Amino acid sequence: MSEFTLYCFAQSGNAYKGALMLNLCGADWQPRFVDFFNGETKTPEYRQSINEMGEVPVLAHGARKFSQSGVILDYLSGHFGRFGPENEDERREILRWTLYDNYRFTSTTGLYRFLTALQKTGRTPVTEFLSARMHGALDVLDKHFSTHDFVAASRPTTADISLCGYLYYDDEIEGLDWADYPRIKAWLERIKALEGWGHPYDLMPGHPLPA
Ligand SMILES: N[C@@H](CCC(=O)N[C@@H](CS)C(=O)NCC(=O)O)C(=O)O
Repeated sequence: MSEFTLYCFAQSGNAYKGALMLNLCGADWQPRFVDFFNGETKTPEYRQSINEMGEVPVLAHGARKFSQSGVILDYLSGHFGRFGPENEDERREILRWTLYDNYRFTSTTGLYRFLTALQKTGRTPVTEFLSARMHGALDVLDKHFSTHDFVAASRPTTADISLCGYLYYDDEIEGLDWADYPRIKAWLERIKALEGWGHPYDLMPGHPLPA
């Protein structure tokens, strides 16, 4: 039995944030596959005993369970003393970018990819709306990297781990061309060079999806 269990599935960029953090910290962890595509997160059992919000990821550590990727990253950062702030300004900067990621970046990128690559809806007014929001957020991030190597400090923090959650699935994000965002691409390579980095499909179970 490993020290940490991450409730996850391979296609979830939100779960990947937790999996990547665990791996980068060299944690003793195991994935627990959540059968999202067959409705496990909607079952009363899941909501009662794993996460009342009906979402992945959930981190179990001993008797404690944590949901929301930002909380999971914060908990692990405190536990391992890695990828956290060194002062109050950095703490707020990490929080600022994590909130931006959750409400603007991951929410649009993740949903856009879910509809186009996984649900295969084709182009619809919803995907057009999400695509425009996603590109707007990518512009913000790419511009930020003209003066920063990492998002919230001079070294990688949990804000980087949060924001990169969906970007290693780049071949599944229709219309995304790194030539338009070269600084984001270079930042992703910097994260990839960290010891313990792994692709989401190598860290979490459930890929490929059954036909
Ligand atoms: N803000 C949450 C988002 C989590 C989330 O949206 N998880 C998706 C999978 S990537 C989920 O479990 N959705 C359940 C559903 O839509 O029913 C986080 O950062 O953990």
